[in-house]
Amino acid sequence: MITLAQYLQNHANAAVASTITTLATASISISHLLAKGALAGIHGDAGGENVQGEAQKKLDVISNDLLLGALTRNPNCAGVASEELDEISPANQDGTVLITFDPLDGSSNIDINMTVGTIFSILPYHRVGEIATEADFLQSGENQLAAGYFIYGTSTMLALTLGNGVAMFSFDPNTQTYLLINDNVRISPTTAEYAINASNHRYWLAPIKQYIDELVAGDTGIRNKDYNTRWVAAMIADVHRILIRGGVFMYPFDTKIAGKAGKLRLMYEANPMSFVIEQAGGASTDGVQRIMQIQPTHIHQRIPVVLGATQEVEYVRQLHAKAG
Ligand code: AFP
Repeated sequence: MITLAQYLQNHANAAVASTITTLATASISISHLLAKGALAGIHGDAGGENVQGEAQKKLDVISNDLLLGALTRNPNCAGVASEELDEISPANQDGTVLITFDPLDGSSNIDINMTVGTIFSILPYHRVGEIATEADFLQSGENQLAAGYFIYGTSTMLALTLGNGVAMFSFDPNTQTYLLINDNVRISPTTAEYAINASNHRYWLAPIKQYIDELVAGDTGIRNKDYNTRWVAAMIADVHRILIRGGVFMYPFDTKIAGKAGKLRLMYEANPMSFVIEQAGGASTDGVQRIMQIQPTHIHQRIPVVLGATQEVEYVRQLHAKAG
């Protein structure tokens, strides 16, 4: 079988390959901690809040520190931005790549022994020789050199795009390596499965309300087909399911918190997942616009997300267009 190291040797440039190798090594440490669970003392709150105002879990902090430490020691890395940190961390000024990551997506799942994961994005660094600042990170998703996620589920896996399709790897505990299991993951343009937190229904805007009402009506409604709901409360798991068996995932704009443009973070969640989904043949928008074309204004910017099966994502876009 092809190892991650062999795959990277054939498909990535040296800086990207080295960065992904560093991320993979850190992911193995996180996966080991998760496997020990309560015995490793990783359950429960760390006692603080992150920049998003969310309670930090112990493993959020541990994973963040592991990734940050490993990446800033990598000479290719010019800087790191983490969902858990207020500010970016400049690293090696001669580095050629910037990394953004969500160290532990779905962290409310840790204590209940459910799936979580690490999401990452690698961007080019354009001011080699100078110290990186936040402005260097504010690049649209189209600039990503690579993106993907490590998912810690019943087994640990890696989904990776280098901009030429999506490859899926499975972690082999015997050899402690990631092995390639699918070098061309594809998403069907159609689906009968959708993921959304329906408890927010009353806060959604009209197009999303209409869309979900149509899906819920099933074969008695305009879509004339029965749909099934799945929601893991970890984007990583919902996106992984879509890569494996199709579907559409939404965290739309809602009015729950005034001025909040959705829950998910553009640079740590939406952009990397959009890159993966598009490279697998799916689509990803904020309901109207392709997410990867959006110019970020802030590293912690939030954004509505609709991604997965192209026909459903396009249908949602048309509902928004009709609503004006
Ligand atoms: P946490 O990492 O803070 O648990 O948030 C996970 C997440 O950002 C995303 O992965 C999920 O899709 C979404 O939140 C779940 O949100 P709900 O709490 O509304 O179900």
